[in-house]
Amino acid sequence: ARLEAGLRHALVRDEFVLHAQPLVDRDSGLVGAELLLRWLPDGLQLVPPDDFIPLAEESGLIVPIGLWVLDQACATLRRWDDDPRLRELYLAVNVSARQFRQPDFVDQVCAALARHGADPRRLKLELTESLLLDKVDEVVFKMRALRLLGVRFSLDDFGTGYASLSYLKKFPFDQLKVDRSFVRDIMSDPDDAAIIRAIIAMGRSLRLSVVAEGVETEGQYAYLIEHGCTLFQGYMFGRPQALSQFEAMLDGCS
Ligand code: G
Ligand code: G
Ligand code: MN
Ligand code: NA
Repeated sequence: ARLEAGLRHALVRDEFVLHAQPLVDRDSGLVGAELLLRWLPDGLQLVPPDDFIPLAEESGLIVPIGLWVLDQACATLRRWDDDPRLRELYLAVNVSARQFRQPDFVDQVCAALARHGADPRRLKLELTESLLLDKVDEVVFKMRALRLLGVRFSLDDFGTGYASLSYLKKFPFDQLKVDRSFVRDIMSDPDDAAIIRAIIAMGRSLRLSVVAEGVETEGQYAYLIEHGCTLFQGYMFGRPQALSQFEAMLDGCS
Protein backbone atom coordinates (compact mmCIF):
# COMPACT_ATOMS: atom_id res chain seq x y z
CA ALA A 1 0.00 0.00 0.00
CA ARG A 2 2.86 2.35 0.80
CA LEU A 3 4.44 1.51 -2.51
CA GLU A 4 1.20 2.32 -4.28
CA ALA A 5 0.92 5.69 -2.55
CA GLY A 6 4.46 6.43 -3.64
CA LEU A 7 3.76 5.33 -7.17
CA ARG A 8 0.87 7.76 -7.34
CA HIS A 9 3.28 10.68 -6.98
CA ALA A 10 6.19 9.24 -8.87
CA LEU A 11 5.40 11.00 -12.15
CA VAL A 12 5.06 14.50 -10.74
CA ARG A 13 8.14 13.93 -8.62
CA ASP A 14 10.04 12.90 -11.72
CA GLU A 15 11.17 9.62 -10.19
CA PHE A 16 11.14 7.46 -13.31
CA VAL A 17 14.20 6.79 -15.40
CA LEU A 18 14.44 5.01 -18.71
CA HIS A 19 17.14 2.50 -19.37
CA ALA A 20 18.03 1.22 -22.81
CA GLN A 21 19.26 -2.22 -23.80
CA PRO A 22 20.89 -2.86 -27.19
CA LEU A 23 19.34 -5.04 -29.91
CA VAL A 24 21.87 -6.48 -32.32
CA ASP A 25 22.04 -8.44 -35.58
CA ARG A 26 24.11 -11.48 -36.62
CA ASP A 27 27.27 -9.41 -36.79
CA SER A 28 26.78 -7.91 -33.33
CA GLY A 29 25.82 -4.70 -35.13
CA LEU A 30 23.54 -2.41 -33.20
CA VAL A 31 20.07 -2.11 -34.79
CA GLY A 32 17.97 -0.71 -31.98
CA ALA A 33 17.27 -0.52 -28.29
CA GLU A 34 14.50 -1.50 -25.92
CA LEU A 35 13.45 1.08 -23.35
CA LEU A 36 13.03 -0.34 -19.87
CA LEU A 37 11.43 1.65 -17.09
CA ARG A 38 13.07 2.13 -13.71
CA TRP A 39 11.63 3.72 -10.58
CA LEU A 40 13.84 5.53 -8.09
CA PRO A 41 11.60 6.70 -5.23
CA ASP A 42 13.04 9.50 -3.16
CA GLY A 43 15.02 8.09 -0.25
CA LEU A 44 14.46 4.47 -1.25
CA GLN A 45 16.34 1.97 -3.34
CA LEU A 46 15.52 1.42 -6.95
CA VAL A 47 12.29 -0.58 -7.29
CA PRO A 48 12.51 -3.22 -10.03
CA PRO A 49 9.77 -3.14 -12.69
CA ASP A 50 8.50 -6.58 -11.71
CA ASP A 51 7.61 -5.05 -8.33
CA PHE A 52 5.86 -1.90 -9.49
CA ILE A 53 4.46 -2.60 -12.96
CA PRO A 54 1.87 -5.12 -11.74
CA LEU A 55 0.88 -2.56 -9.09
CA ALA A 56 0.68 0.17 -11.72
CA GLU A 57 -1.52 -2.06 -13.85
CA GLU A 58 -3.94 -2.90 -11.05
CA SER A 59 -4.29 0.70 -9.99
CA GLY A 60 -4.54 2.06 -13.53
CA LEU A 61 -1.47 4.22 -12.98
CA ILE A 62 0.14 2.37 -15.88
CA VAL A 63 -1.90 4.59 -18.22
CA PRO A 64 -0.25 7.92 -17.35
CA ILE A 65 3.07 6.21 -16.74
CA GLY A 66 2.88 4.54 -20.15
CA LEU A 67 2.09 7.87 -21.78
CA TRP A 68 5.15 9.34 -20.17
CA VAL A 69 7.26 6.48 -21.55
CA LEU A 70 5.83 7.02 -25.05
CA ASP A 71 6.50 10.71 -24.84
CA GLN A 72 10.09 10.09 -23.77
CA ALA A 73 10.54 7.54 -26.54
CA CYS A 74 9.39 10.03 -29.17
CA ALA A 75 11.59 12.77 -27.74
CA THR A 76 14.51 10.32 -27.86
CA LEU A 77 13.87 9.36 -31.49
CA ARG A 78 13.80 13.00 -32.45
CA ARG A 79 17.05 13.67 -30.58
CA TRP A 80 18.68 10.67 -32.30
CA ASP A 81 17.83 12.12 -35.70
CA ASP A 82 20.67 14.57 -35.27
CA ASP A 83 23.31 11.87 -34.79
CA PRO A 84 24.46 9.79 -37.79
CA ARG A 85 24.97 6.68 -35.66
CA LEU A 86 21.77 6.87 -33.61
CA ARG A 87 19.63 7.91 -36.57
CA GLU A 88 19.66 4.33 -37.87
CA LEU A 89 18.32 2.72 -34.70
CA TYR A 90 14.79 1.78 -33.79
CA LEU A 91 13.35 2.11 -30.33
CA ALA A 92 11.14 -0.55 -28.76
CA VAL A 93 8.67 0.41 -26.05
CA ASN A 94 6.71 -1.97 -23.82
CA VAL A 95 2.98 -1.27 -23.84
CA SER A 96 0.82 -2.95 -21.22
CA ALA A 97 -2.54 -4.40 -22.23
CA ARG A 98 -4.38 -1.95 -20.03
CA GLN A 99 -2.73 0.98 -21.77
CA PHE A 100 -3.32 -0.41 -25.24
CA ARG A 101 -7.02 -0.92 -24.45
CA GLN A 102 -7.58 2.76 -23.66
CA PRO A 103 -10.06 4.07 -26.25
CA ASP A 104 -7.74 6.93 -27.18
CA PHE A 105 -4.54 4.88 -27.38
CA VAL A 106 -4.04 5.42 -31.12
CA ASP A 107 -4.58 9.16 -30.74
CA GLN A 108 -2.15 9.27 -27.85
CA VAL A 109 0.58 7.61 -29.89
CA CYS A 110 -0.07 9.99 -32.81
CA ALA A 111 0.04 12.95 -30.46
CA ALA A 112 3.35 11.87 -28.93
CA LEU A 113 4.92 11.36 -32.37
CA ALA A 114 3.65 14.71 -33.61
CA ARG A 115 4.67 16.57 -30.46
CA HIS A 116 8.29 15.68 -31.08
CA GLY A 117 8.33 15.22 -34.84
CA ALA A 118 9.51 11.62 -34.36
CA ASP A 119 9.67 9.14 -37.24
CA PRO A 120 6.91 6.54 -36.63
CA ARG A 121 8.83 3.90 -38.61
CA ARG A 122 11.48 3.82 -35.92
CA LEU A 123 9.00 3.19 -33.11
CA LYS A 124 8.25 -0.41 -32.24
CA LEU A 125 5.59 -1.28 -29.71
CA GLU A 126 6.05 -4.49 -27.72
CA LEU A 127 2.77 -6.17 -26.82
CA THR A 128 2.24 -9.34 -24.80
CA GLU A 129 0.11 -12.36 -25.50
CA SER A 130 -2.45 -11.50 -22.82
CA LEU A 131 -3.66 -8.68 -25.06
CA LEU A 132 -4.52 -11.12 -27.85
CA LEU A 133 -6.99 -13.15 -25.85
CA ASP A 134 -10.05 -10.97 -26.17
CA LYS A 135 -11.67 -8.21 -28.21
CA VAL A 136 -9.53 -9.35 -31.09
CA ASP A 137 -11.19 -7.05 -33.64
CA GLU A 138 -10.55 -3.98 -31.54
CA VAL A 139 -6.89 -4.86 -31.08
CA VAL A 140 -6.40 -5.57 -34.79
CA PHE A 141 -8.15 -2.32 -35.69
CA LYS A 142 -5.81 -0.28 -33.50
CA MET A 143 -2.72 -2.10 -34.70
CA ARG A 144 -3.72 -1.46 -38.31
CA ALA A 145 -4.36 2.22 -37.64
CA LEU A 146 -0.89 2.58 -36.14
CA ARG A 147 0.73 0.53 -38.87
CA LEU A 148 -0.68 2.91 -41.44
CA LEU A 149 1.44 5.58 -39.78
CA GLY A 150 4.47 3.31 -39.94
CA VAL A 151 4.56 2.08 -36.33
CA ARG A 152 5.62 -1.57 -35.99
CA PHE A 153 4.71 -4.28 -33.49
CA SER A 154 6.59 -6.94 -31.67
CA LEU A 155 5.08 -9.82 -29.69
CA ASP A 156 7.01 -9.89 -26.43
CA ASP A 157 7.69 -12.83 -24.09
CA PHE A 158 6.60 -15.16 -26.86
CA GLY A 159 5.93 -18.69 -25.68
CA THR A 160 5.00 -17.88 -22.10
CA GLY A 161 1.36 -16.97 -22.65
CA TYR A 162 -1.62 -18.68 -24.12
CA ALA A 163 -1.77 -17.29 -27.62
CA SER A 164 -2.14 -20.15 -30.05
CA LEU A 165 -0.29 -20.14 -33.30
CA SER A 166 -3.49 -19.69 -35.29
CA TYR A 167 -3.99 -16.50 -33.32
CA LEU A 168 -0.70 -15.13 -34.37
CA LYS A 169 -1.63 -14.69 -37.99
CA LYS A 170 -4.70 -12.62 -37.13
CA PHE A 171 -2.58 -9.78 -35.78
CA PRO A 172 -0.28 -7.61 -37.87
CA PHE A 173 2.95 -8.20 -35.96
CA ASP A 174 6.27 -8.00 -37.69
CA GLN A 175 8.39 -9.42 -34.95
CA LEU A 176 8.41 -12.11 -32.26
CA LYS A 177 10.55 -11.95 -29.17
CA VAL A 178 11.31 -15.38 -27.81
CA ASP A 179 11.16 -15.27 -24.05
CA ARG A 180 14.50 -15.62 -22.37
CA SER A 181 13.32 -18.64 -20.37
CA PHE A 182 13.58 -20.66 -23.61
CA VAL A 183 16.99 -19.28 -24.49
CA ARG A 184 18.66 -19.86 -21.14
CA ASP A 185 19.20 -23.62 -21.45
CA ILE A 186 19.41 -24.16 -25.21
CA MET A 187 22.96 -25.48 -24.92
CA SER A 188 22.03 -28.12 -22.34
CA ASP A 189 18.34 -28.85 -22.79
CA PRO A 190 17.40 -30.48 -26.11
CA ASP A 191 13.73 -29.64 -25.56
CA ASP A 192 14.41 -25.93 -25.21
CA ALA A 193 16.66 -26.10 -28.25
CA ALA A 194 13.88 -27.79 -30.23
CA ILE A 195 11.34 -25.16 -29.10
CA ILE A 196 13.62 -22.34 -30.19
CA ARG A 197 14.24 -23.92 -33.59
CA ALA A 198 10.50 -24.38 -34.08
CA ILE A 199 9.78 -20.75 -33.14
CA ILE A 200 12.46 -19.47 -35.51
CA ALA A 201 11.12 -21.63 -38.35
CA MET A 202 7.56 -20.55 -37.66
CA GLY A 203 8.58 -16.89 -37.53
CA ARG A 204 10.19 -17.28 -40.91
CA SER A 205 7.20 -18.88 -42.54
CA LEU A 206 4.93 -16.17 -41.14
CA ARG A 207 7.45 -13.55 -42.31
CA LEU A 208 8.12 -12.34 -38.79
CA SER A 209 11.58 -11.41 -37.62
CA VAL A 210 12.60 -13.27 -34.48
CA VAL A 211 14.48 -11.73 -31.58
CA ALA A 212 16.13 -14.07 -29.09
CA GLU A 213 16.06 -12.52 -25.63
CA GLY A 214 18.42 -13.17 -22.76
CA VAL A 215 21.44 -14.15 -24.87
CA GLU A 216 24.33 -14.33 -22.44
CA THR A 217 26.99 -16.56 -24.04
CA GLU A 218 28.88 -16.94 -27.31
CA GLY A 219 27.61 -20.51 -27.48
CA GLN A 220 23.97 -19.45 -27.37
CA TYR A 221 24.60 -16.70 -29.91
CA ALA A 222 26.34 -19.06 -32.35
CA TYR A 223 23.62 -21.69 -31.97
CA LEU A 224 20.85 -19.18 -32.59
CA ILE A 225 22.61 -17.77 -35.65
CA GLU A 226 23.15 -21.26 -37.00
CA HIS A 227 19.43 -21.94 -36.74
CA GLY A 228 18.35 -18.80 -38.54
CA CYS A 229 17.66 -16.29 -35.78
CA THR A 230 18.43 -12.76 -36.97
CA LEU A 231 18.08 -10.47 -33.97
CA PHE A 232 19.41 -10.69 -30.46
CA GLN A 233 19.18 -9.06 -27.05
CA GLY A 234 20.93 -9.97 -23.84
CA TYR A 235 23.65 -9.24 -21.35
CA MET A 236 26.24 -10.48 -23.85
CA PHE A 237 25.65 -7.39 -25.97
CA GLY A 238 24.88 -5.01 -23.16
CA ARG A 239 22.83 -4.66 -20.01
CA PRO A 240 20.05 -2.16 -19.74
CA GLN A 241 21.77 1.12 -18.93
CA ALA A 242 20.64 4.71 -18.42
CA LEU A 243 19.58 6.16 -21.75
CA SER A 244 22.06 9.01 -21.35
CA GLN A 245 24.86 6.48 -20.85
CA PHE A 246 23.71 4.47 -23.84
CA GLU A 247 23.85 7.58 -26.00
CA ALA A 248 27.23 8.63 -24.64
CA MET A 249 28.68 5.17 -25.33
CA LEU A 250 27.68 5.43 -28.99
CA ASP A 251 28.97 8.96 -29.28
CA GLY A 252 32.33 7.60 -28.26
CA CYS A 253 32.46 5.00 -31.04
CA SER A 254 31.23 7.01 -33.98
O1 G B 1 13.52 -4.28 -17.07
P1 G B 1 13.47 -5.70 -16.72
O2 G B 1 14.68 -5.06 -16.68
O3 G B 1 13.51 -6.08 -15.25
O4 G B 1 11.91 -5.51 -16.99
C1 G B 1 10.99 -6.33 -16.32
C2 G B 1 9.63 -6.28 -16.97
O5 G B 1 9.07 -4.97 -16.89
C3 G B 1 9.65 -6.66 -18.43
O6 G B 1 8.72 -7.72 -18.57
C4 G B 1 9.14 -5.48 -19.15
O7 G B 1 8.22 -5.88 -20.16
C5 G B 1 8.44 -4.66 -18.09
N1 G B 1 8.63 -3.24 -18.43
C6 G B 1 9.80 -2.57 -18.44
N2 G B 1 9.60 -1.29 -18.83
C7 G B 1 8.27 -1.17 -19.08
C8 G B 1 7.44 -0.09 -19.52
O8 G B 1 7.90 1.00 -19.83
N3 G B 1 6.12 -0.34 -19.63
C9 G B 1 5.57 -1.55 -19.34
N4 G B 1 4.25 -1.71 -19.47
N5 G B 1 6.32 -2.59 -18.94
C10 G B 1 7.65 -2.41 -18.81
O1 G C 1 10.01 -6.73 -21.79
P1 G C 1 10.72 -7.92 -21.33
O2 G C 1 9.99 -8.88 -20.48
O3 G C 1 11.27 -8.69 -22.48
O4 G C 1 11.95 -7.33 -20.54
C1 G C 1 13.24 -7.73 -20.74
C2 G C 1 13.77 -8.21 -19.42
O5 G C 1 14.87 -9.09 -19.62
C3 G C 1 14.28 -7.09 -18.56
O6 G C 1 13.98 -7.43 -17.28
C4 G C 1 15.79 -7.15 -18.79
O7 G C 1 16.52 -6.57 -17.74
C5 G C 1 15.98 -8.66 -18.86
N1 G C 1 17.16 -9.11 -19.57
C6 G C 1 17.68 -8.60 -20.71
N2 G C 1 18.75 -9.32 -21.11
C7 G C 1 18.92 -10.31 -20.21
C8 G C 1 19.87 -11.38 -20.09
O8 G C 1 20.78 -11.58 -20.90
N3 G C 1 19.72 -12.22 -19.01
C9 G C 1 18.73 -12.04 -18.11
N4 G C 1 18.68 -12.90 -17.09
N5 G C 1 17.82 -11.05 -18.19
C10 G C 1 17.92 -10.19 -19.23
MN1 MN D 1 9.99 -6.21 -23.79
NA1 NA E 1 10.38 -10.50 -23.05
